[in-house]
Amino acid sequence: MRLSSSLVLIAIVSVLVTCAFVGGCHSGDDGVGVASAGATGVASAGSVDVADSPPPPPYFPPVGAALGDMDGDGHPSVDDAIRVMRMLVGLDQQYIYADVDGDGAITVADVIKLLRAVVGLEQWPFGYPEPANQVSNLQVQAQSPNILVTWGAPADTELTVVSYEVARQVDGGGWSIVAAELGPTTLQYRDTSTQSGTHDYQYRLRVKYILSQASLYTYSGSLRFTR
Ligand SMILES: [Ca+2]
Ligand SMILES: [Ca+2]
Repeated sequence: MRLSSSLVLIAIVSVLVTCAFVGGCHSGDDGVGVASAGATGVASAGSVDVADSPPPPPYFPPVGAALGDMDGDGHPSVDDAIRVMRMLVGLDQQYIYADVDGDGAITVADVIKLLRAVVGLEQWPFGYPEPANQVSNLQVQAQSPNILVTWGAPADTELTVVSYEVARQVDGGGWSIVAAELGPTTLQYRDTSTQSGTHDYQYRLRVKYILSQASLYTYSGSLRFTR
């Protein structure tokens, strides 16, 4: 019995691999479709400001969807498995909802676990993604001729931090990234490119996590600084 179930799953996986590459087994018409890898789109994501969010992947489940529910319909399906498979083989950007078993990577085990739920061999739902939380206690201090920016690591999430991104605004102008990828153990940034004269500086910081996750921005207060 167990062996035959395994054989059925292996057969389904084989079909899915084909579907993932061909892109023709997609069931239903949800308006998202099978976008080409790297395509960008407009996603509505609750109260999340799109301008502050990472680029949406081709398949963007609603906020609050269960792990593996790639189309956000509340149920496990072969369509969900195809979407996970496309991320697995590199056709689509990898996304946290596809990490069905929550081990931090998208593997064939995620596809198999999802398919087992489709045929009733696994209990559904498996769980929900860990939150991509923001940093805490973002502070700026004048340490002439530099400005020191410090923060605390995000709390209450098991997601692995990949890097921190720091951006700066001077006198209310546009935001520019001053440090794109600070290492995951870094909890400060020294801004050595302050401008001469007196200006108002503000910083914002976001956390980049594994599997294309990023926190919302955390904004510092404004600092009037003279160099
Ligand atoms: Ca689904
Ligand atoms: Ca996984």
